[in-house]
Amino acid sequence: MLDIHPEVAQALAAKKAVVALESTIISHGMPYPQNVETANKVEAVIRKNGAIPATIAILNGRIKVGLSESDLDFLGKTGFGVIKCSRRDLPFIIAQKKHGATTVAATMIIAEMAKIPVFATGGIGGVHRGAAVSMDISADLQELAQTSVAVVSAGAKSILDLGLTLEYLETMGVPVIGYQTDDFPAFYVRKSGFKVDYRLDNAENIAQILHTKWGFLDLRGGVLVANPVPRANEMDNLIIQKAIEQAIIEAKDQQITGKEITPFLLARIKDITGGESMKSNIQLVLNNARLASEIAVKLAAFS
Ligand code: PSU
Ligand code: MN
Repeated sequence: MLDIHPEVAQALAAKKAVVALESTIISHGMPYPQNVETANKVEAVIRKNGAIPATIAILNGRIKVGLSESDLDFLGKTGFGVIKCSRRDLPFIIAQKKHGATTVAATMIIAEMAKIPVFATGGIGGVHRGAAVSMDISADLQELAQTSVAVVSAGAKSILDLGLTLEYLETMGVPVIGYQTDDFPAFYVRKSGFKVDYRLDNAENIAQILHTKWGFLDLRGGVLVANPVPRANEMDNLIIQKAIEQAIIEAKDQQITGKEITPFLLARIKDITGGESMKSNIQLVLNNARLASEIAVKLAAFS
């Protein structure tokens, strides 16, 4: 069922570290060519830190774990022409032999199938502002509740209601670990005003928690590792908050709903900030790839 790239298959067979990566961030999260450049840089950072990258996507209905450079280029160039694929969409895209860019939720599902326990991304989906009325809650959260993969992210964007997102994760029993921080990061900025559940200061301690949860206790479900954007790449809080507010108003005016809302907000924020937000977006993804590699290397040593 899975097309596992030979390099990834070899690493898994040898119990070496592998890091899963999503593809919605490539096709729907950034414009071309920055999306492809970033995807290639992320893979290079993972190799440099002793792990093998496995970018996940659906191509012609085949589940791909580990992509070639030309696959990455295709996903980036085709952009919104590739269908955003979450848990709900997987059977359709596969049965109808379409191309799918996997979200955090769909990437977690496939990573677990391929036995890859560590996954790096930028930001996760969550409970949207106004969810009490719209009921817009990303399927990423439900996936974290049930699928045993650690997701390394820079927290979540404040396009979401971060307080409610953390409450949801608490209800579902998903641990939120702050890497070298007590504060839950808000993607472009290092602090959201909310605290993480546990702070851990090195990759080995994080790997130890994962091993205890899955290997020793056999407790199923994900773990969210929150890694703040590097200080040098943090955005001005006021500028980013204003951009987010404006983007949300525009989305409301244009009646954007459902799966379209997150990509719409990301693209508008990038334009409103004149590309500033994308610079910090790229750096935080690279930073997450580095930490995920370190965790994967330490976790591989336990098995
Ligand atoms: N948040 C970001 N960048 C992203 C996404 C979310 O800051 O690229 C993408 C991820 O793929 C995430 C998805 O899994 O959007 C969530 O979409 P939704 O809210 O429709 O579940
Ligand atoms: Mn949604």
